Amino acid sequence: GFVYDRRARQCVDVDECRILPDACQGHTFCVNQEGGYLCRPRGLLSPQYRPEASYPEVPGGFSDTFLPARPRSVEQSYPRVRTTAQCILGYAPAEDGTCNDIDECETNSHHCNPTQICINTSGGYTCSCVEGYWLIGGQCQDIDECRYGYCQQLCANVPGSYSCSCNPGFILNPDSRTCQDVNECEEEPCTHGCFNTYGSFMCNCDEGFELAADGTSCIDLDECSFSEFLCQHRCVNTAGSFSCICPPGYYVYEDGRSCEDINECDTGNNTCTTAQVCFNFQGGHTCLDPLQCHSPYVEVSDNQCMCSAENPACRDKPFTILYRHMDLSSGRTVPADIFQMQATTRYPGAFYIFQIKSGNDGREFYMRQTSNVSATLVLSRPIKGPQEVVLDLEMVTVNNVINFRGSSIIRLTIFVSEHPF
Ligand SMILES: [Ca+2]
Ligand SMILES: [Ca+2]
Ligand SMILES: [Ca+2]
Ligand SMILES: [Ca+2]
Repeated sequence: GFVYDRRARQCVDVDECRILPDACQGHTFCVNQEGGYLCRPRGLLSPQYRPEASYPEVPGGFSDTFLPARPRSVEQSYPRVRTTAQCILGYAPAEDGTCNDIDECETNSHHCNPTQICINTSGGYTCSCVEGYWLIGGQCQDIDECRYGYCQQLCANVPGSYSCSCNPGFILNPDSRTCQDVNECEEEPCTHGCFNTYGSFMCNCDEGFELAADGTSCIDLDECSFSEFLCQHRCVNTAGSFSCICPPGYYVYEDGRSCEDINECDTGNNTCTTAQVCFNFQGGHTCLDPLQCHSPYVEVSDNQCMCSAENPACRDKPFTILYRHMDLSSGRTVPADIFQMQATTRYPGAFYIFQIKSGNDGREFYMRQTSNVSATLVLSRPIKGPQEVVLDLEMVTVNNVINFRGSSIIRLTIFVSEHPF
């Protein structure tokens, strides 16, 4: 009773009255119906006519009609005899002489197929299919709604009906046919950020965290495990981040990872007395006591003692002792030039010899002469801190013209730091 309209993309009713030349025969005329048509007796003005066949039929198919015989006129006979009321087909005479409708469905005198249902009408009855069934070849058969795309997503056909359901991540709309995306984010399933997607959702994490295997919780990244070089000294992992810490005597530089020495002498964070001199070095500081020159030496400046040539006690002793201090990082790469020595007065015909007189027990240092009048102290082996190394660096002056030989000393105190920075 329907044809598929490609343009409208739906099934439209077939007007059988228009396309079937012999849709209705005899004294009937054709009335098109949705999915079928009716044959109505001619001359009856009332829309209620009887009986009828109103169930849908395929076009051109066999049509059951239950037409009663036309009312026959009763011939008057003589002598007149009171006869029982004559009723047209579908009606039965009642006691009061009127005609009552026969309920063919109730009295089981109908001819509906067992799969059909019988509906009593005035003067007749109709056979039709219940909702969810349609008439095919005179039988009511279940409509497979799933074949016709009744459901947007999942469909289950059942006899007489169907039910739609949705894929995970969707819920059925009130129309029971279409599905809409569930906004899972409203349930706050993610530890941090949530993005709703069509049919699902996604979680993301704040910086410093990564998504766990469950896809919803965020776990801290252990940045410290990524690289040993993240911090110059030590890395401490924290929730969502990490921080570098430095040993005592250092502070964390602006870059967040390097350690810078605290200059206790500049910041005043030291316990040196006014008589002492504060000396800063990597990772610490020290308070230097005022210079004390031991007899026969006399003080000539705040860092130099001298033994006068005129004093007989000074014979064979260094002419001057100069006190110097320096700092050195532990584990400094070798070889490294760390200190310069130079003759300040030059006598014509004199030459100079530079050497380490004492303090080089570990043989970490040697003197390299760089010119006639100068030399460099070279660190030749790695040295480990923390320690203080005191080296006596000697410069011997030899002047064969005047047969002079003398020496002076630089007493160099080296503060070796504990850390390699
Ligand atoms: Ca069905
Ligand atoms: Ca979703
Ligand atoms: Ca972290
Ligand atoms: Ca320091």
